This record gives sequence, C-alpha cells and structure tokens, in this order.
Amino acid sequence: MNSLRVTVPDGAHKTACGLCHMGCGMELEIKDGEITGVRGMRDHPLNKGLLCAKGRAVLEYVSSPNRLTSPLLKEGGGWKEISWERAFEIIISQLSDLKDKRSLGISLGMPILLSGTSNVGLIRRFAHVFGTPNCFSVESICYRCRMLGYIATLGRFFVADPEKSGCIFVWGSNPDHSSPPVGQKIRESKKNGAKLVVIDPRATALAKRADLHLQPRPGTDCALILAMLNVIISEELYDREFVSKYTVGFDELSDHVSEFTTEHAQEITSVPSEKIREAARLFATSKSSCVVQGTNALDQVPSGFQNSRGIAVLQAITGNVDIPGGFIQTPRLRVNIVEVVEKAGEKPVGVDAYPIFYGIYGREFGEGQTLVMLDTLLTGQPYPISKMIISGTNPVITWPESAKVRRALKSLDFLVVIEQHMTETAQLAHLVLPAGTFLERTELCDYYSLWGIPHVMLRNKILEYGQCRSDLDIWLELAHRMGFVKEFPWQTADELVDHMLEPSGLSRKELLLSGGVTYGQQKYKNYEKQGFKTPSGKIEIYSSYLKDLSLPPLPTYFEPVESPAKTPELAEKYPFILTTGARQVQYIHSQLREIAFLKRQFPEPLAEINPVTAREYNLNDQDEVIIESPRGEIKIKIKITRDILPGVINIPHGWGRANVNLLTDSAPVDPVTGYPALKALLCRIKKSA
Ligand SMILES: Nc1nc2c(c(=O)[nH]1)N[C@H]1C(S)=C(S)[C@@H](COP(=O)(O)OP(=O)(O)OC[C@H]3O[C@@H](n4cnc5c(=O)[nH]c(N)nc54)[C@H](O)[C@@H]3O)O[C@H]1N2
Ligand SMILES: Nc1nc2c(c(=O)[nH]1)N[C@H]1C(S)=C(S)[C@@H](COP(=O)(O)OP(=O)(O)OC[C@H]3O[C@@H](n4cnc5c(=O)[nH]c(N)nc54)[C@H](O)[C@@H]3O)O[C@H]1N2
Ligand code: SF4
Ligand SMILES: [Mo]
Repeated sequence: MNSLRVTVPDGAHKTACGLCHMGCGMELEIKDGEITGVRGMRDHPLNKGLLCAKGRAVLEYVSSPNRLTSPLLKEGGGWKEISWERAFEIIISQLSDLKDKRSLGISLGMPILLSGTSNVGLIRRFAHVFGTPNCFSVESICYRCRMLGYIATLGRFFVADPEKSGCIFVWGSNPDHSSPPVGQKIRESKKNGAKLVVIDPRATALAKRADLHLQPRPGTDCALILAMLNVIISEELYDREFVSKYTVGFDELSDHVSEFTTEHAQEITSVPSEKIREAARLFATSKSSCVVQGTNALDQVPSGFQNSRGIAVLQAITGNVDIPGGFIQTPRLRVNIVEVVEKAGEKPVGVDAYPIFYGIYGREFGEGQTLVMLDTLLTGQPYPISKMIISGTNPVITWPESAKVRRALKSLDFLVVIEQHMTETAQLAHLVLPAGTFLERTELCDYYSLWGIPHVMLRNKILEYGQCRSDLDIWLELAHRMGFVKEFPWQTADELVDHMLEPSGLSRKELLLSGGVTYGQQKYKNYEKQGFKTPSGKIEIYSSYLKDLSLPPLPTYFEPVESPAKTPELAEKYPFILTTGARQVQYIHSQLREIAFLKRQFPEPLAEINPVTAREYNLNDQDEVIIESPRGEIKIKIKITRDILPGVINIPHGWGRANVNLLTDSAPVDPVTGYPALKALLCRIKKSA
C-alpha cells in the first residue's frame, strides 16, 4: 500500500518540475510501470534541457521512505494512523465547534502558491464560504513586497529580460543557486556581449565574472539606488522624452536625490563613490538595461518596498520600460481563475497596520500579514484565532524568530498540518494529513510569465504514493463534505483544469500531448496604447496615493533596524552584520535534507566569515562557533572565505540543526508591507566550548 505506484502507461511523460518556483520542463521515462529515467525537456523555453541538482534527485525525492503515507492523529503523546474518513470527521467537528468562524486561520507556503493560479484561490474561497477572512501565506516575507513596489510605480508587475539585454544588473540575487535557468540566460547574454554588474556583499560566481561588482553593507541598497538616480539626473543621462510623456514626479525626484551624492552613499554603503558612478553611467547609457532583482535581500529589510520602487524608477527614467532587454510585461494566459465568491467583506487581522499589503489600487490580494497574526495567536487580540490549517510551509524553521513562532503555534486549540514529512511544524499539530508531491497531482503550471515567457504546462498526475492526496483533492473534499457544493462544482482536478482553460482556447489534451504551449506573442511598449494602470495613468515616480496613506511618496532610504549607525550601543555588543538565507542549489528552504545525493554535495550548514574576522577570533576553517543575536544563539561550523565582506556573516536558512531563525526577529520593519528583517541584523561570535 505504501509503495510508489505509476498511474500512466509506459513511455516518456512531460511535466513541470515542482521543486522550486521555476517550473523547469522535465521528462520522466517510464518502463514496466517504473520510473527509469529523468531529464530536462530540451524543447522547454525556460530550461532548454537543464535540470539542477534538485530536479535530478526527483526519484529519490518522491520515493523517500521518510514521507508520510497516511493521516496521523496525535494521541497520548504519539501518532496514530487513521483513515481519511476519520480525519475529515475530526476536522469538520472541530470547525463546526467554532462560535466565531473568524477564529479559523489558514496559512499557506510556497508549494501551494506555486501549484497553479487556482489552488490558492480555491483555498481562499473555502475560507470565505466558511466565514473567515484570516488567510495568510509566506508572501508575508517573500515576493509580495517586490510586487507591491512595482505595482505602486507602474500599475503592474514587470520582469527583467536578461536574454536580450545590453546590460544586466544582478542585484541581491545569486541565480546560479536560486534560479538556475536565469543564471544560464545571464551567462549566455554575457557571452553575447552584455555588460554584467553584480551588487552583492558576497563575491558569487557571477560576481567574479562581472564587469563590475559592488559590495554594499547589507541593508543599504536603497542608498545606492538614490545615488545612482542622482548621477543619472545630474549628468542628464535620463530619457527626457519618456520621462516627460509617461511619468509623474520627476522634478520632485530631482530635488529628493540632489543631496544623495555618491560620496554620501559611500559613507552609508561602503561602496566606493567612483564605482557607484560607473554603475549608474553603465546602466543609463547601454542600449537596454535590466535589473534581475533578488526576492529576499532587497525585500527583507526596512527599505524593502522602497528598494523595489527605486529599481522601478531607475528603469523608468532611463527609458528601459517595456523594451527588449529591459523591464517588460509578459502576457498572461486568459484562464478562469477561482477567486473568493464575494470580494467585499471583513478583512484579516492586522490589515489596518499594512493596508497596501492587503491590496493596492483596488486590486486585492486577500491576505493578512503573517507576522501580525503571530501576535494575534499569542494575545487573542483583536479576537482569538484558535484553530488553524497549515499547508505547504514549515514555519517553525522558516519564519523569523522561531522561538516565538513555536510558542504561537503551540497556543492553538487545534492545528492541522498538510505535509509530506513529519516536519518541526507538523510535530506541533493535532492532525497531520499526507500530501502528494507534484508528480501526484494534476494542475496547470501557469506562471512562466514571471520569467518573461508566455507559456503554460500541464502537470499531469503520474504517480500515487501510500494514501497521500493532492492538496487540491483534500480541500475539494473538505468543501464538499461541509456542504459547499454550489461554490465548488468541480469533482476532480481534471474538471478544474478544464474550467480554467475554457477561455484560453487551449485544451487539456493539447497540453498533455505537447508538454506545454507558448500561447502569446511578447509585445513591447504596451503603454503607448494602454498607459499605466496607476491613478495618474503614468509611471508614478512621485506617488500621491502613498502620500495620502502617510507613506513616503518618493523612494526613501531607511537604515537597518540594527546597525552600527542606527544602534551603536547594540553594535558594540554585537559587532557583526548578519545576513541570512543565501540559497544553495541543492536545497529548497527546509526541504530535501533527507536526500543522500544532495547531502553528499552540501552536507551541513556553514556560517561564512571573512579571513580578517577569523584571524581576529583565532578561528580555523570548520571550527564550531556560537553565533548569538539579541534573540538567541546557534552552534554552527564556519567557512572562512574571502568571498564575503569583512564584518559580515552569512548563514543559510532552513536547517533544523543550526536554525538561523532563532537569531532573526519577527518584528515588522518595513513600514509599508510589514516585512521582517531577515537580512542586516547584528550578531556576535563566541568560540564553542
Ligand atoms: N535552491 C534554492 N532555490 C531557491 C530557493 C531555495 O530555498 N533554494 N528559494 C526560492 C525562493 S522562495 C526565493 S524567495 C528565491 C530567493 O532568491 P534570491 O532573492 O535571488 O536569493 P539568492 O539567490 O540567495 O541571492 C541572495 C543574494 O543576496 C546577497 N545579499 C545578502 N544581503 C544583501 C544585501 O543587503 N544587499 C544585496 N545587494 N545583496 C545581499 C546574498 O549574498 C546572496 O548572494 O529563491 C528561490 N529559489
Ligand atoms: N532566515 C531566513 N528565513 C527565511 C528566508 C531567508 O532568506 N532567511 N527566506 C524566506 C522565504 S523567501 C520563504 S519563501 C520561506 C519559505 O518557507 P516555507 O514555505 O516554510 O518553505 P519550505 O521549508 O520549503 O516548506 C514547505 C513545506 O511544505 C512541504 N511540501 C512540499 N510540497 C508540498 C505540497 O505539495 N503540499 C503540501 N501540503 N506540502 C508540501 C514540505 O515538506 C515543506 O515542509 O522561507 C523564508 N525563511
Ligand atoms: S531549477 Fe531545479 S528545482 Fe527548480 S524547477 Fe528547475 S530543475 Fe526543478
Ligand atoms: Mo521566497
């Protein structure tokens, strides 16, 4: 019963890898009912045959003996296997007991957000029909901040086009590890003559090949942006015609950045003034320029939203918006998206503090800020959230300030975790439901427009494992059992995909046979016809909308909450700058640590420190140390490397042992989005006894 069962005929089966956000085309060879091979799809427009180490480990991933295989109920301090029937009965009885329906919270992780447009919408619809607005997701710490920064400025989400670019800025990102097909594109462009600038306190492999490498003190990128804007404006390198026709607030920006000289930025960022000037000139004078912007390093700091606004403005005033090789809009497939039944209604806890996080320009994302929700769990204010369903996320390890997260989740009366593994978070649950992997479900992978490719693929179910079920099946069945039949008219995932595809003119069969369809033509300069979807119809360099919310109307630099400049007394006690979570290609957040193939390549977490720091503390490579922040401490081995700035320590996230989130703080620091500081904190080193 627990073994892997192939549910499709022998032959080659195409699918979209679901082990990270890229969705690379993958081909599985099936012979005699077994998977005998895996390779990258050569004709896939994104990865063109490449699979990273994770993708190549997919067989070990799906057949891992550590996977959960049946629903588990906590009983007498242990776990008891129960049937799905019993599991649904327990959930329904627990949910029916709630006097105030708003006391149910639902929290979702990246695997759910990436399982196609409809899964999240379907779960939100469930919440609304049930009667709670309290939906949350990892977008409280990832991605939403950048989306909002771009939308506030341009009215839509734009993406970089490194493939056709004359000048690529890789800013706070290491795509070789976090988005390998993007890394591949950048290398190809560089070979074809594009200039490459990397802005990163670490010398990544791309930084070593770059024409220019800027190493800022973590958390100070916005100061760099403002100084670059200063150079471009004062040296009149901006696109005069584009600025006057399509933007508002250029004059205010000119005044705003006039004091932000490269010398001033050097004091803040420690990047030599001459290098900032060189970068600005290169950006403004290349035939096209784009910024491949990291999601993390620039978001998870007090200037998070400002960084994305600033980067959007940089591309706007240099005339790089919607041109080949610039900052482009990719068409999205027209599909029926499952949304909440009625838009209006009560909002989640914490929305008052961060209204834009919930929605902007009338476009609602329909989620609350998770960090605020943690306080609600602990205080019962403004009303208790006492029961929760968590799916596809491992907050005890991945959310900031793990000790607080653990306390908050422990305070729940009832916690269901839908998972593939008995994670640190699942261990806190009352009920754990076994979820299928991406090879065990059918869904539409429809987010390639994020990579500048108008493409869609079907992930077709090809396996079954134990009693695991796909998230979609679980939520559909729960909805049906609760009587929400009218709002959830689909019996199966196949029916839902058919419903979604209806307006697109594509059929499920077509997608299944072809392994994906590129459906739209990339068009440029869309704004000439459509304008920009902002209140003014133009690019909002100066935003009256933000001003009315008492938020900075122009991109504005905020110093990190903990830093030698901001908190000198604290910096005396904690003299190092901590940055966390630089990606390692072998792992995805807290996942895949059980896979031998990957573990051999990267066996344990290491804190990266500069040789100057090592000498100061008399440390050798691989020594175990204690790294301590005002929140807590962890024991971890060190890697001594010249590739990191002296005075900065980088620690990866996602490890149960040496969990770096014992050091981070869950306090919201970005005043616009409520994002926490996972980068640019303070810490100190103690030698381990
Ligand atoms: N293998 C793998 N891939 C992943 C993930 C994973 O866990 N594993 N996670 C996925 C997810 S959800 C996300 S959000 C993305 C994240 O993707 P990215 O945000 O692109 O993250 P990284 O590629 O790790 O690059 C971050 C870089 O920023 C640098 N950095 C640190 N602090 C600063 C700073 O203050 N300023 C600047 N300029 N740079 C700084 C780090 O040294 C590092 O090289 O990755 C995705 N891809
Ligand atoms: N200090 C620090 N912390 C960070 C970051 C950082 O840079 N520094 N980065 C942050 C970012 S950007 C992000 S996005 C978060 C990510 O944080 P999480 O969302 O917690 O990421 P994972 O650890 O990948 O957790 C996903 C969980 O879902 C399970 N899972 C996998 N597939 C499925 C599925 O199909 N269905 C279900 N139900 N479960 C599934 C996995 O077993 C895993 O336990 O981490 C954040 N945490
Ligand atoms: S980059 Fe690797 S893990 Fe991500 S989708 Fe591609 S093959 Fe899968
Ligand atoms: Mo993320």
